[in-house]
Amino acid sequence: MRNYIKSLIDEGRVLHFSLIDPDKVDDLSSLYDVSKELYEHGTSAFLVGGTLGVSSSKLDAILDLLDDFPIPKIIFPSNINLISQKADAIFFMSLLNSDDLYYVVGAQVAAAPLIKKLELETLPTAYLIVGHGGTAAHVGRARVIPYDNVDLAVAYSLAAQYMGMEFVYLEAGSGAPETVRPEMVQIVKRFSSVNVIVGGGIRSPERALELARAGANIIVTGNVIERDPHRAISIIESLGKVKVRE
Ligand code: 1GP
Repeated sequence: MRNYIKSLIDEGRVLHFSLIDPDKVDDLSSLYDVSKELYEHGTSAFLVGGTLGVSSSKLDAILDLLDDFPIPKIIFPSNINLISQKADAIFFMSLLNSDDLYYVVGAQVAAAPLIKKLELETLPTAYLIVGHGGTAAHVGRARVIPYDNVDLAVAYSLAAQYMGMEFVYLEAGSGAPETVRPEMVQIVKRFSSVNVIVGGGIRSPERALELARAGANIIVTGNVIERDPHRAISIIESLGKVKVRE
C-alpha cells in the first residue's frame, strides 16, 4: 500500500481519499452507489473511520461493501477498537499535539500486537490537529495548532520526519468551518520532506485546488461526500487535473 501511494505521489499526482464514517452510514445501498461513483471518478483510496460511536461490526460491514472497488481500503482509527483484517492498511497515527500520552503512544502500544497478528500494513503518520479541531481535538485532548501558526506546524512536521514518520496529516476537524490554510501546507512542504495529507472542512474544488497547489499530497473529504456527492466528485475531478511541482 505504501508503495502504491508513493508511486502515485511520485508521478506528481495529488491524491483524493474518500473518508467514510461508519457511524454516519444509515443506508448501505446508497453508500454503495456513492462509493461506486467516487471510485469511477478517480478517488485513490477509501478511508474508513470516525471519532464517535463506531462499532467493529459496522466497520467490517463497510469494508465488505467497499471490497468491490479495487482501490485501497485504509483504516483511519480514532481508537483501538478500529482494527480489522478486512482493510488493506491502517494509518498508524500518533496525535503528536495531544496532552494525553494515551493518544500519543498508549493506544498504539495497545493496538500493535493485534496489528502484527493480522499482518495489517501500517502507514506511519503524525496526526496534527489544527485550528477548529472539532470532535477529534476534544476527544484527543489536543493542544491545537492555531491556523496561522506555521512555525509550530513546521516544528511538529520536522519532529515527525526525524522520528521516521512518512505522512503528516494536518487536520482541521471534520466539518470545520475553515480548512487548514494553504500557507501552512506550503511552509510545511518547504521545510520538511514528509507527505502531507490535509483534511477537515474541505467542501469546494477551489479550496481543494488551493491546498493542492500549496503542496498537499493527499486531500481527504468526508462530510461533503455525505451531504453533496456531486460536489465531492467535482473535487476529485479538479484534483485529477493538477500537475505538481518538481
Ligand atoms: C476528518 O479530515 C477529515 O477527520 C474530513 O473532514 O468531514 O470535514 O471533510 P470533513
